[in-house]
Amino acid sequence: MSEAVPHTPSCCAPARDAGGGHGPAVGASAAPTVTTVATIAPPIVRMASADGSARLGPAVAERSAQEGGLGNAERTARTEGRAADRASARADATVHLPGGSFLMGTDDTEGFAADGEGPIRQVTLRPFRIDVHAVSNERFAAFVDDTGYVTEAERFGWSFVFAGFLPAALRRGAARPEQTPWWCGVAGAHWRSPLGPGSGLDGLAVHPVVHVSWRDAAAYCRWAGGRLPTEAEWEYAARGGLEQRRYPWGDDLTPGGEHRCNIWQGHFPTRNTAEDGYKGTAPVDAFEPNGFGLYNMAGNVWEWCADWWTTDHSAGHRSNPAGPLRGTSRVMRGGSYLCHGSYCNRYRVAARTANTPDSTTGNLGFRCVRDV
Ligand SMILES: [Cu+2]
Repeated sequence: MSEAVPHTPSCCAPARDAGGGHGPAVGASAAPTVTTVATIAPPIVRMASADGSARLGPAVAERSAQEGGLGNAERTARTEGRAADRASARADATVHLPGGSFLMGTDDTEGFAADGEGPIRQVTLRPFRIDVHAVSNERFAAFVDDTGYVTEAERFGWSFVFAGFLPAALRRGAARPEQTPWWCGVAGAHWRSPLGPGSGLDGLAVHPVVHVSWRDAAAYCRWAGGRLPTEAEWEYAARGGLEQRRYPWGDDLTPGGEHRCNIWQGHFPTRNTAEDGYKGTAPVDAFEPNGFGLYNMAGNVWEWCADWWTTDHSAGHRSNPAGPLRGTSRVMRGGSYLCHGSYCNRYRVAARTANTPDSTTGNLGFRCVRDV
């Protein structure tokens, strides 16, 4: 079985090893390798209070109008206020999918054959339940409060943050992967402090949890009585009942000129116009759900799948495929707020990438499934 890495580095998936294997050189005097990201506007995540505390509770579910940092901050705040209410009310919502057969993969000319997006093959799945949303900070906090779980980013002491979200001081000292220099290894960045020291989850309670490794995600799923979806389950769910469409809602990225997912608009990685309403993460129930009632199966954050990565798929019919027996990287699906047509284009429903199971970034989360 081949385990080639994706042919173009995903805009979204630096491996922990890419940070040099010893963590970031934060505070080091060496000049950063790339400085072109300096023009990016401030992030939508607001820094926490001076004591650095980041408590989750009902209070932080209300977003203030000054958040957003977008041209249309008022609209964004209003939308996200409603989203916070909805997502909180349905924090554990799942959908029962009846299983059956679907056509997995694509031969789309816009796709990346080298990523193993094809061939198109018939896959049959048994029924399962899947989370309607990606796991939010609020839900992950409940897990941590209950179990005392410490994430891998906390253990390693650092994680990858998109350079454009960082204050100049942090950006300057940060180590950057050679292939994806818009990522900075930031000491002290983890799920509760997503932009590193001084940042918190204020206003992000119903945004997807990020900086979680595959192992963190699997641990959460076990606690919640579920497991990570297989890649086949994820793709079946993402397609929402449509056959061989490019996106979870159809073939047109912006039907009627309307944005249907949270990806990058503008020029990657220097200018994000946030035309879709978001520069970073969006609430887990932003945008319209797909035909199965599932939110953000394209864009927002990448989602871990259970499978080890391979690009080698047979065209034959498979039942409940679960990927190779072993490997070095785990599958990620869905694309993120950093994906852009000009560079990565991996927000298509058949697009895929992978990362080592201990890797964590600010645009990588997950959702759970349950056997029925
Ligand atoms: Cu991407």
